[in-house]
Amino acid sequence: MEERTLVIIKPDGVERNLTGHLLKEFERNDLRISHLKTMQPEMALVRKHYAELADKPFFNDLLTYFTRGPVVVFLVDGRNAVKRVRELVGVTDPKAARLNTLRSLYGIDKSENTIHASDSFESAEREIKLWFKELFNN
Ligand code: IDP
Repeated sequence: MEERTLVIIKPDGVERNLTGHLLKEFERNDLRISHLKTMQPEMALVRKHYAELADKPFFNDLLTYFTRGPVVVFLVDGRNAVKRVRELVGVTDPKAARLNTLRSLYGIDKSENTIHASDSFESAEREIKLWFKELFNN
């Protein structure tokens, strides 16, 4: 099924000058990038994005990390894009991520893991509305 999903290069990825390199990996894997932007995320937006983690002990550190510098936010389109992108990105902890996934290659640790990707079709819909408000009328 044709889908689109949300991907974010987190501050550690932008800081280490990995943006172009990471973008290329999506294209190399036959996924299409659209609606790309760089932005300094507001704390309130990141709080909403990660609302379901609000009671985790690492939540405040996560907010500090995610807002410490610019991020690159983009939509990735393709057949089964949600699942394919999650597979390309790898699991949360880079040390546990499969070989050659982006987090295993570039993630620093399970907090600073370089890339966010929506974990389901429903999350993608919700997150796209949060990060790309300009694409919607209401
Ligand atoms: P995901 O990004 O792989 O979907 P989530 O459990 O939704 O994983 O966690 C969101 C983000 O919170 C992670 O990508 C990572 O940056 C951070 N995080 C998750 N678990 C931990 C932890 O145990 N310690 C510190 N940060 C964490």
